Amino acid sequence: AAMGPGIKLESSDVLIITDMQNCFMPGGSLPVTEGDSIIGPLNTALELFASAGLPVIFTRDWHPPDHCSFRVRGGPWPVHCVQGTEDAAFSLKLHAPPARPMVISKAVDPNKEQYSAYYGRDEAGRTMAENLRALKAKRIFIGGVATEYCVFNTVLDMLKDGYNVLVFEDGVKPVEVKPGDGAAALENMEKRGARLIRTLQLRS
Ligand code: VGL
Ligand code: ZN
Repeated sequence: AAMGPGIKLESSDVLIITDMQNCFMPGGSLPVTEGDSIIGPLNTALELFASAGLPVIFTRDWHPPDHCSFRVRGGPWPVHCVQGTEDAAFSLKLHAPPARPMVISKAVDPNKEQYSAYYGRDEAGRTMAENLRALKAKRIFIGGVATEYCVFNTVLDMLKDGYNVLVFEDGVKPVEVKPGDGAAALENMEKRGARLIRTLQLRS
């Protein structure tokens, strides 16, 4: 069926919202085309997780002003998501959970690119990997941007550690340096064992 079967939330589920920052939204420094169109679906997931009292993790691209991925340093990207700027703040259109979500920062080392958020760290210095283990997470639902960079690399790291990963097809968007990069990343994640679902399949 077009809609897919209902998926009932369980106590060992975790939701990851990837890099939903102003920088990647329209008007930001590295805008993803129609990046704001996934906010509605992600809010659907956020509300279900909040009402079930289940954990939510927000990741953020959190660069120092001289990060090696910037063109001024020979990297592929414009200056984006600089720590502490309005550009790097989370989109206010997201319905953040009432209890502050766990925030994982990544790509903070000026000399290292880090697309995966899996070894990014919370304010206490714990990695996402450590937090997921502490939460006894089994199923991880993930959405956000960019499909073929942060989402893709984070999903691969989680699959490698044995998590059951479900990616929101209606809750991700690609940067598409090359047309087709986003679709290819989705296909690749599925081939490696992730499941592609839609937010409307979630049930409380
Ligand atoms: C990302 C482009 C530049 C990402 C980060 O994490 O998806 N993409 N910096
Ligand atoms: Zn970046």
